[in-house]
Amino acid sequence: VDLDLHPKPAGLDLQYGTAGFRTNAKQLDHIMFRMGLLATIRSKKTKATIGVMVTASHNPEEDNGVKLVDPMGEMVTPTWEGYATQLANAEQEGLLTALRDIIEKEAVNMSQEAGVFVGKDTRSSSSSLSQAVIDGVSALGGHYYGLVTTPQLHYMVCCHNTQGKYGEATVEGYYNKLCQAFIQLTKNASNRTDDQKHLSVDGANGIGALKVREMERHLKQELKISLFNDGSKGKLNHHCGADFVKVQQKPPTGIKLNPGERCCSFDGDADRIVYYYTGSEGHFHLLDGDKIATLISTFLKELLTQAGLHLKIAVVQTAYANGSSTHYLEDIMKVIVRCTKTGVKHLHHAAQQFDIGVYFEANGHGTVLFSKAAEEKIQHLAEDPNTDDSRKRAALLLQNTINVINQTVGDALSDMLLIEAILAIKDLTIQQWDAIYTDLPNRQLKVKVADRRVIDTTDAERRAVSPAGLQEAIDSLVKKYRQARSFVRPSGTEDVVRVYAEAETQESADTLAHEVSLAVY
Ligand code: 16G
Ligand code: ZN
Repeated sequence: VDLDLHPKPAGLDLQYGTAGFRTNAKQLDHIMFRMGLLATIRSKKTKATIGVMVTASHNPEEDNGVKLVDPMGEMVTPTWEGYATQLANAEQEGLLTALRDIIEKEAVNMSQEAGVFVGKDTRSSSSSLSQAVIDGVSALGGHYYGLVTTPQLHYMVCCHNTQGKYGEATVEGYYNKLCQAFIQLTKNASNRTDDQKHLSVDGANGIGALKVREMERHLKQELKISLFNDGSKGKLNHHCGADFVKVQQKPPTGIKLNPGERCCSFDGDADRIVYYYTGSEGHFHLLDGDKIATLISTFLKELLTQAGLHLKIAVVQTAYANGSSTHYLEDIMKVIVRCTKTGVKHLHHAAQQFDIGVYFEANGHGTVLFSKAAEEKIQHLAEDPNTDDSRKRAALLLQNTINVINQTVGDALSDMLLIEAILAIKDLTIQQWDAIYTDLPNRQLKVKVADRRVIDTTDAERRAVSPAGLQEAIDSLVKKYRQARSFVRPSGTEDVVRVYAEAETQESADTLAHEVSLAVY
């Protein structure tokens, strides 16, 4: 490869953050090329196929980003995140040395073959930027999938590297696996009405809209989708999508909301989903990642009991989890709850420590992980001729649940099918699901500061250790309100500090968030 193909503007410094590189698309040409190079080296090192996804998820259309996907479909390891930053920031004349450094440190055999899967979202900049990635993929065996959701790319990397054991490494294979499992699951729901089979979807004017249309054809009318914000008119993520709905706590523009009807929103690369409805009184009700985690873990726990299987199930959350959800999960449902730092890789890792790990961020990113041993026990029970009927039914439901889930990463399409299936099987309306527990009113704010890195946190971001005095100030503000909690953390994706507050009333939560943001200055 000609290393001067996509030169770096001198002096530009960018970091591989929580979800890879992410900034205005104009600054990313050299980053994409270099990530193509790095993915090739990572592939040679792991002797497996590596993924590169070009997207800026829920961020504005003008932005873009890129992240690397490791062999099992998981996020690239921290050491290689460090290499990514080094490589990205090497000035043009130092690029070759920077590459050689990594190759040497990792003792990579450069004659090893390489394979890289590249995918992109629908942003206008994604075509040229993904081309820059491909230019960097010097290896043969690269495969360009073009337009895919982020979770589809993760899925196909995993399928390819497990020789098809996880499924076929094509978009068609993905639809077939998930939709067949969904159809099997819904056979266990008796007499679903047309209302139960209908769902309104806000596609955020992004890739999820295209892909949910493709997927619907495989669903045999078992789910009928009214699609809004399909990308034909509106702008990506603009007043729509999962992040907008969650942070603003209001419905997206461009959707028709009839009282009581189930609706959901994807984000710009379809790895997040939130549900909502309006009550008869016109009130907006949001069912976020915490509500989704509760629904899924309740369902799984019931199936485990029916199957007579003793598997350890846990729910993994972050500091943003609503206090009511944590209380419900720990004290009423009696499941293990873990809290990690924000960012999928942290939750994913914690969830791997259990037989069944359900992880969700409040923002709607999440999935379920099953250990190999758990999958084998379930399979054994399902196939054992001595299993009685009710245990067998539970085991089969568990098997189909495993198949409808994308275990590589949070996936809006897969989560949507799972949630729809659970609601059908348990014969729950969205109102009944919502009533499992009542959220504490909450507020999120962001604060611009000179240098967000002066804020350092501990205890899974729930407490600030620096600057001195900040945590004490937060503690004394929190004391003024009932059922209150608040924390601050530097964002890993934007140059801001984030503030979260919850309390007994919306007014208290709003005031507390405001007071804490003043304490941050
Ligand atoms: C990224 C993360 C998401 C996290 C968010 C936090 C992945 C795939 N995505 O979108 O999990 O919630 O960043 O952003 O890891 P923040 O640090 O700006 O609050
Ligand atoms: Zn996303």
